[in-house]
Amino acid sequence: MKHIYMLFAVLTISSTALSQLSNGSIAPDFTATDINGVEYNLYDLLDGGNTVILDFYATWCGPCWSYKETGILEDLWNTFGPDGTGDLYVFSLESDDTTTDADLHGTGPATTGDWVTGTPFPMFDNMSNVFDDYQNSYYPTIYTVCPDPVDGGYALVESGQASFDGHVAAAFMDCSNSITGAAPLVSYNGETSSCGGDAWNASAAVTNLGSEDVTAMTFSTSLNGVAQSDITWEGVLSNGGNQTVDLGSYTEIGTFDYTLIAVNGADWNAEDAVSIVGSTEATSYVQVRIHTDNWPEETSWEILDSDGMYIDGIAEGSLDNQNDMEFTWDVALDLNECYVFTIYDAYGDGLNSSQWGASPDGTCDVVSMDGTTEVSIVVSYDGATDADFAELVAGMEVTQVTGITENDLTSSVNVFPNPFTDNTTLSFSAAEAGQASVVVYNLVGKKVIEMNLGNIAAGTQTFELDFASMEAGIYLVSLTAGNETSTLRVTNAQ
Ligand SMILES: [Ca+2]
Ligand SMILES: [Ca+2]
Repeated sequence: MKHIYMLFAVLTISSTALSQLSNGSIAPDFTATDINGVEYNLYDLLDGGNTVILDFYATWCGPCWSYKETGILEDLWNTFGPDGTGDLYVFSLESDDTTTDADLHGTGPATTGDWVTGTPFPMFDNMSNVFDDYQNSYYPTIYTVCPDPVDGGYALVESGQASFDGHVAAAFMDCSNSITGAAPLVSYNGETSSCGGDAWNASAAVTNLGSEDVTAMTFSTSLNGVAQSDITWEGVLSNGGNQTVDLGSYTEIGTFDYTLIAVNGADWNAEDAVSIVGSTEATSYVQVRIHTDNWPEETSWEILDSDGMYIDGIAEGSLDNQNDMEFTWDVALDLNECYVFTIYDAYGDGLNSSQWGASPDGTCDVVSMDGTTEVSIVVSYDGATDADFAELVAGMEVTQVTGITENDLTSSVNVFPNPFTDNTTLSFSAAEAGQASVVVYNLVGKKVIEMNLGNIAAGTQTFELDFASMEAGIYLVSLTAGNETSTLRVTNAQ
């Protein structure tokens, strides 16, 4: 049966943008009974001043399970729920009516594991009616509903598979919901890579979202599962105040976990983990090469320097509709500087399309170049064989200066045959994906053909030129791709 659910997932992913309630829409009210027989009404909780997080998922959904495994919603519940500060609720809404209580407990045929054990907040099964009321189209869909009345209801935003701090920001800063007591919002702002084996520094930025001062915080830390010293901070951080807390200096790379375990002497449980990557030697000229899969709109990448400054990249959505295509970006880097390359996948399944049916997988490579010569491979990912990812991170240390060979459009442009009768073929190699156009002039400078080639992929391109309706003679073909223009003389021999 599983492949049928998979197919359903494919259909729903591909229609994400079409229907669901947009941010700012009124959240439909509902009353439901959880798996322990307790009845809840959404608007009663909102009327009571709670922000409510709605997690719509299905027991067989891999990305939903991965998100559950982070424990972020549990931490939010434990910190801000009715047994914490009393400002927030979380609803777990299993929304596939064909899955069962056994699936919820991890023993049925359509489940990724035990969803129930250890989940402290209300869980509801078979909520497809509410899923439909919210016009959802994929799993997981996670909303935050603010307790500020709007037009006789309460408005939602899609907060998604956010970090603890991302949800806290959505639940309290964006909602204008205040937190009773002291409430530090913590986010990592330390280094995330070790350059050439050097020590790296961990730190966290703290903002107090609570009504009372934060005067003491204790963090526990671990590196690759090995506990490090607890770190304490004392001072006065009032509502809205910011503070950076030094979490130590380390040389080993891997997974750095830090948990705020106590605030003003009371237990707290805001855990976060960051990956600290080492560096691979690279040249000062790297190429980022991506062969897109069937969902290229999920793909984005960036290169940051060691200070976190943005060097190059593309935004999520910019490869929309560019399925199964090859892209190459040239990036110039500085000698003796370290960089972090990250490729993101918004759905969390990497460039592995074939798991959803017969569609092409993608690849991502970062290659150190010297002119047109490949020097070394920094990143090599193949969606067909490598693991799914939401983020794939690699560090680079530039240890060698090499030349960038700008792709010379002029040397790659060709018209064949030439001379020709009626029709001929234009070919060229584009260094980068981008807009391209062709204009053909006659010898007195009159435009006789104007073709917008649209957004083309990097690599070799061919287009037909139709001279059938034109007089015999010499013409100038002017091609523009990226920032380059190249002009060629051709002869229509008809
Ligand atoms: Ca179900
Ligand atoms: Ca993907």
